Amino acid sequence: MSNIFPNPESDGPSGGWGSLKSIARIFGDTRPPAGVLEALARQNKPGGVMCVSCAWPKPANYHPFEFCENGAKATLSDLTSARCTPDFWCRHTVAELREWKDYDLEQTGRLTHPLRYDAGTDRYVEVSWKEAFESIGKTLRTLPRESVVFYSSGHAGLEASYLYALLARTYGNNNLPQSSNMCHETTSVGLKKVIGSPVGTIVWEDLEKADAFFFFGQNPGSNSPRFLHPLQEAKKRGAKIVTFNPVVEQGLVSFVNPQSPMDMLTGHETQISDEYLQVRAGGDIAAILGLCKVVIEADDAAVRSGHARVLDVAFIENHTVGLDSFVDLVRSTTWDKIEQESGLTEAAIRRAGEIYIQSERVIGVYGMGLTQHSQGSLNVAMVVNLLLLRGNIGREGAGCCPVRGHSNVQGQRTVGIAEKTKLIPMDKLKALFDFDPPTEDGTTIVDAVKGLLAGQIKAFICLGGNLLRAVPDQNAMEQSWAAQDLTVVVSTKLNRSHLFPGKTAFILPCLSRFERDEQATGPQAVSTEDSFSHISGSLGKRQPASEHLKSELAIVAEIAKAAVPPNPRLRWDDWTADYSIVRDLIEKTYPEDFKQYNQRLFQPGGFYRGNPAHERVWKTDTNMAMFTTPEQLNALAFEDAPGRYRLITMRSNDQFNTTIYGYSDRFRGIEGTRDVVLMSDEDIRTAGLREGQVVTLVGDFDDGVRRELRGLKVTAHNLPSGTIGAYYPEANVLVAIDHHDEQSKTPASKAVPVRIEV
Ligand SMILES: Nc1nc2c(c(=O)[nH]1)N[C@H]1C(S)=C(S)[C@@H](COP(=O)(O)OP(=O)(O)OC[C@H]3O[C@@H](n4cnc5c(=O)[nH]c(N)nc54)[C@H](O)[C@@H]3O)O[C@H]1N2
Ligand SMILES: Nc1nc2c(c(=O)[nH]1)N[C@H]1C(S)=C(S)[C@@H](COP(=O)(O)OP(=O)(O)OC[C@H]3O[C@@H](n4cnc5c(=O)[nH]c(N)nc54)[C@H](O)[C@@H]3O)O[C@H]1N2
Ligand SMILES: [Mo]
Repeated sequence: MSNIFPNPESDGPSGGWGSLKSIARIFGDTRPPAGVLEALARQNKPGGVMCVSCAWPKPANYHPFEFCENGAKATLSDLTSARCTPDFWCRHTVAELREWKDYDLEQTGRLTHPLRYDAGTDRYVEVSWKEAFESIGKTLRTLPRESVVFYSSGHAGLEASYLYALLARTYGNNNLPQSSNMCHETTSVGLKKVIGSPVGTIVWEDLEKADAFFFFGQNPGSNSPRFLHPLQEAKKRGAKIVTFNPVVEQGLVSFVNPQSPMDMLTGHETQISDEYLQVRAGGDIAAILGLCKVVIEADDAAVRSGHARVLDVAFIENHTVGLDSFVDLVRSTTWDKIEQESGLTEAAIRRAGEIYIQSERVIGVYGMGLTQHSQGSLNVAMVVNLLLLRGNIGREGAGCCPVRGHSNVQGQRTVGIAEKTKLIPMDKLKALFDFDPPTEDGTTIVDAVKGLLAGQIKAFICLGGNLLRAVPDQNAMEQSWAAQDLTVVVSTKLNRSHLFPGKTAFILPCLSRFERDEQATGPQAVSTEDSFSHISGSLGKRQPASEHLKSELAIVAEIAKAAVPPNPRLRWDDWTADYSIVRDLIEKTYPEDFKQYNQRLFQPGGFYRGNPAHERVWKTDTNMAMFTTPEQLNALAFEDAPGRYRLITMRSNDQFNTTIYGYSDRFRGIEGTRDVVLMSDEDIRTAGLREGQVVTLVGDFDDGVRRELRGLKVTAHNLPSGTIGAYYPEANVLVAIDHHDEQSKTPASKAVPVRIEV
């Protein structure tokens, strides 16, 4: 492949030759069959397939190639020609595979057959679908309803997800936690509380009109690279970008557009951030308070001198509550305190604050750097405070932009995958399906893990994902997981969650979104919702990786038939035969969001399901947007102490969550290994360490449990003192299950208290 990309240059800017080289390497690794390029060409376009990677929106006016480096990697990973067949298990026991790395498990390729765990030989063996469903149904029917959990990772389409939620409820519980419980639940809870919307407020056109973007803890270069295109356009028209991030992320520094021949030939780099503020991990509340202080001071000066106000007074009066107490806190907090908590200088915050004031329309962007903290919801509320001061929500070119993870993570919540009963129109479900929906709230991930550890959870059904590898306190979890009566994981690839089988255990292999989903009435489309609440259909055309695969929807329906008593309104077979009937049911359940769902399925850019906050309608407790007065200036649940660090658990550019594509984190210059701990020169020196030394990280959460991760090589990196980094998911063993966002229970994976042992 490499000769297609001559003259590879430095791995400097994001995008550019490095991006193409990285795709080319995966190409070599995954041995894609012919036709992969066609699959990429159809990606994120009407009538094509929405990327299986992240939830970044699909523009109506798409580019010839509407995919990015990491979307291409995800595609190639799904379309690999490697196969994990039943033969594989003749060569390997489950115990042996527990010693394998995530990367090596991924390399085994697509799962081809339904598999049942055989404890006698410690291997998975081929099983018929019929036998699998019968066995699952039999166990589920005997278990107490509240002891079964229905997890989903945000891949599966809206149709399968709606039926999955219906399966749980007709079975008898609301135990429907999702990957977002480890991710943007902070947004679902924290953002909802203050603006009445659990999702972002902007749409694509706002990206094209904004004068400034403020980034807090989101890394578009690796995690939503197609975002770099509108950012590049924004820079061309003079918009400003300000970034708050402890790590200097290349995608937020500069970008060479790999899809612009001119940029590629000239190596033309677009500088992205005008100001880059390396806030301490967990220091955003103070940093944003500082920005607000600059705004309030400027407004005070304007009042004194009779100039136009800096605050959007009319907006604040008509649309918000809580300004006064917030402003009192802003005024009474000294710059010394702000500097100390944020790790930033007053001068740097002032420069950023001036950009905020000078910009008519501002978008606040955030990701895991804000959500995964003990006070993650407060972090989010602080971004909202900043935006509200100048009326930057519900106005063209302005708003709040949480960048979602999985391609349908937001949509799954929209169609009923939720553990909280108040979010679900139970009366509609009752009327449509003639059953009494369970009235008790179900379990979040944190509660499910605690239930597992306490032996109260007896069965886990997983619609995708790799929960065992994604959760905190992984070591304890693995033991409890295997003690369950039943584990069922619907998967495309082998992963660590399969390697701790319950007493009865199945791996059920499913189609990828790229693959032809042929049912009794013909080929079926599925749909997903992106970060801007737009819904798009996908029509898989590729030949399935194996003739034995079933669609996620079909698997859900078969489990339901086996576990839930028959009811003439539950037409699982008809729904499997024709997904458009399921879309009609979704429209009936959520008429406001899904008007003319089937008719609009392939609308370019997707159809918008709307967002009240976008129209300045606030569905909060007060029916107003709410300023929040924080009670603390950092997002932590622990104090600083000598020898205690704030550990960021990081994503490399060569992974999608627990799926490790390779060992090249080229933007950060880390090659060939993931066993590193990144530290500033100063911290290395102060701790008496030297670069390359191998150390152990030890959890310093005050609960008496020993948590450790051995074998990490000390690696110098540009970080604020006291903040260190190690890769997720390896570092999950250090995260305590009780260390989570206070309001939403999102694990606090971005400031894990740790010590270093040599
Ligand atoms: N290629 C690829 N794409 C992905 C994923 C992937 O793993 N790989 N994962 C998908 C998923 S599920 C999700 S949720 C998203 C995640 O995408 P992001 O939200 O970007 O998540 P992270 O990379 O974990 O962290 C984001 C940034 O937060 C910074 N940070 C850490 N602590 C702090 C802090 O205290 N304050 C501030 N201001 N910044 C901080 C980190 O340095 C990092 O740059 O991406 C999705 N897309
Ligand atoms: N310490 C720490 N922990 C974290 C995070 C962090 O930043 N730090 N991030 C958290 C976040 S944001 C998230 S979202 C979670 C992720 O948690 P999960 O969503 O549970 O994990 P993934 O790694 O995305 O799941 C990968 C697996 O999904 C399966 N899969 C892939 N495609 C499909 C498909 O189309 N259908 C089905 N059925 N299966 C498929 C494959 O078998 C693959 O191995 O992890 C969280 N955990
Ligand atoms: Mo996520």
